[in-house]
Amino acid sequence: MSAPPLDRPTAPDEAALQALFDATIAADHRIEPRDWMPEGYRRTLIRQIAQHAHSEIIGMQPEGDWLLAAPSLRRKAILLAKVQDEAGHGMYLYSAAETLGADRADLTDKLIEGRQKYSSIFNYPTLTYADVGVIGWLVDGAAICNQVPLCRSSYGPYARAMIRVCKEESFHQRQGYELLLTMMRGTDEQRAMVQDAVDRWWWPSLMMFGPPDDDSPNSAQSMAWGIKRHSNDELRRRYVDMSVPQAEVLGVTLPDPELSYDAEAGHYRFGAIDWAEFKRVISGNGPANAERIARRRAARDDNAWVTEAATAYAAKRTGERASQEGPATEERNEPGVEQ
Ligand code: BYC
Repeated sequence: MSAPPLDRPTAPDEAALQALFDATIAADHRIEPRDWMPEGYRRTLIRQIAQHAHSEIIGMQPEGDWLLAAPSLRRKAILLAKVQDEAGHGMYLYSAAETLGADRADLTDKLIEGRQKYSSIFNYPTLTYADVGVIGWLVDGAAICNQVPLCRSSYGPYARAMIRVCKEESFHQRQGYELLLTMMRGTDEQRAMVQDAVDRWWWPSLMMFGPPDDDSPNSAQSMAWGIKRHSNDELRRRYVDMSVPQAEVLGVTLPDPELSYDAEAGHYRFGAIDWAEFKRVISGNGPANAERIARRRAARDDNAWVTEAATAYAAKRTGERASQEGPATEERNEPGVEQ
């Protein structure tokens, strides 16, 4: 006797899938890798997550430059841990991009060939050790403002990666602020170094949030999809509100003569951002773009043999496990079931 034909459901049509996707987004539930998603949603996520991952990996360079010149063993240990954390963040993010069908090596190639971006902020040089503190305070501070809402991003793997990333970013921000507080209690020369670093990093840190809302081509759709939760300008304003009181406690001046508190609005007003500089930097012509990409390219090429060896070893282990386990369960002949 042969088995009765399986009552297979017919594949739902695209309109039904789209309706289910829309309902999931409207209910503020998560989209998971197994779920159907519109191609534009998938592409937008890959673009943003890849750019984010690249930023973490390229972001290791400016601070990594100070590892051999850290002023004490304690500072070296802290900095080493932080730079390693950034590598970890890159790995979670590349893994999240892989759940969307992206290939990690391909993403790295796109970064090196200038077909995908990374954060503008990492195209500025770190000139003194105070820059390490200012990156922790301002750059990680901006990252926290931007990334805490991403813990509620509509795409499950991205949102979950962000939870861990944000916990580590708060440690990063505090270590930077603590380093700066220590320097501000030091000599006049140390205080001058901190002020100089703040003068150089303040404006680029405001640019991390992206172009103004009316010049941000991706924001509207990304917000409708729940990929982004707040607009670029909204997060930038939040960051300024958070940073000004911290600058006062630290005893530094933010390099913006127009910075003033608007009691009626309940926010700080700030001066005009140099968007021409931002555009220059994101199109590859910032102070350190060429150096950052050259080093990333060298890391890929010089370490290709490690990747090849690890890939070959993983393939061998997978083959060994498969031959030990025998055929997969569904391929086994179940007793009593006619084939
Ligand atoms: N730099 O339509 P828009 C870290 C691009 S790492 C470069 O507003 P979107 C850390 C944008 O990609 C922190 N490019 O875009 C690591 C788009 O170009 P494409 C990194 C920028 O995506 C180590 C075009 O401009 N954080 O914290 O809606 C050590 C138009 O922009 C930038 C993230 O990546 C920029 N600043 O919004 C220490 C967070 N801004 O792609 C610290 C995740 C914009 O169409 N990303 N562009 O060619 C996001 O939240 C969003 O992607 C952005 C931009 C808010 C950045």
